[in-house]
Amino acid sequence: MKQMTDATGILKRHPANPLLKPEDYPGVMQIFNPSPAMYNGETILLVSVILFKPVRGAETRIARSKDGIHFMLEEEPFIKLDIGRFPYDIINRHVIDNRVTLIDDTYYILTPVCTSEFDGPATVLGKTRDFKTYEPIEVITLPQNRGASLFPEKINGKYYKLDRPGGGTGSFGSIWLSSSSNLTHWGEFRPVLRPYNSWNWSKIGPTPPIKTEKGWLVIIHGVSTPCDGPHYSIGAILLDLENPWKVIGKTYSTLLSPEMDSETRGRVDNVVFPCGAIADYAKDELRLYYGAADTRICLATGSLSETVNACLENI
Ligand code: BMA
Repeated sequence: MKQMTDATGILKRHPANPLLKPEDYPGVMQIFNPSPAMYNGETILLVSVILFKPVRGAETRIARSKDGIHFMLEEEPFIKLDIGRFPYDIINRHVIDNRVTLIDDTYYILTPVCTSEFDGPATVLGKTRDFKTYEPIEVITLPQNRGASLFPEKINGKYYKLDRPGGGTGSFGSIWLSSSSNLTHWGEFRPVLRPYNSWNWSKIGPTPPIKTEKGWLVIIHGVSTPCDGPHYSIGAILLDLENPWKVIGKTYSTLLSPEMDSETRGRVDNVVFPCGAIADYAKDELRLYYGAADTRICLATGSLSETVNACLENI
């Protein structure tokens, strides 16, 4: 039988973890699930924040860092969705788990927002060029949809997006692909990958693809549900550069699973959750910022090429 590569040693947790924690911000109960981007040499994280206040749901704030380790959390929400701007009830509530992609000179942000108690999350496309002002553009998925993530460039003249329709408590979820000529109207839907291994047998979900010589690297989360409740882990898949619906590799093991106290204990135990990663091509480094136990933010780093190769060895 073919040897399956264990990818669990590729990423190393940063000794300063957790990099962001609610104890440092009075009134904040949870800071988690960061979506990273590089802007003007700074590392920007769009982070999900839940406050101790009698209002349900999360807001999205910006955290900034010059060294990628020490972050300042802004005090105001970055993403503000006007109630009433859309033709149905999108409430500015539980604005969480963003996915940011730089296309040309614009950062596009995909945000799952609750449409109503009944329907669950749909995805709002918005944009910024400076991480100071945010402009919502359109609702681009039906509910139930989470994790929608744009590719950073057109492929053969079309924009592409990954997402995870379905999901929710107790249900299943796969990764799908769609294409668009204008970023707002999407079609040509294709299934990409179902849950495929013991660490992700109930759900998988994507983050924005990272271009490498060998394929599009997509950091994914995967959910398994043993007796003590769901465990969220992190792995990776590799998609064909020209035909992004084709999976050409995937990590057999996790890259990270909840092991440290900061990951196994919190508002939701046993969660490591990615919303993207930074590729430093010059250093051959992948910087993965992730939410830990839906409470704090941690960092793990490792070789970008080893991560890609670990995917390729397991197809
Ligand atoms: C998912 C999302 C994430 C969260 C995870 C674990 O469904 O809601 O925001 O980190 O559950 O609670």
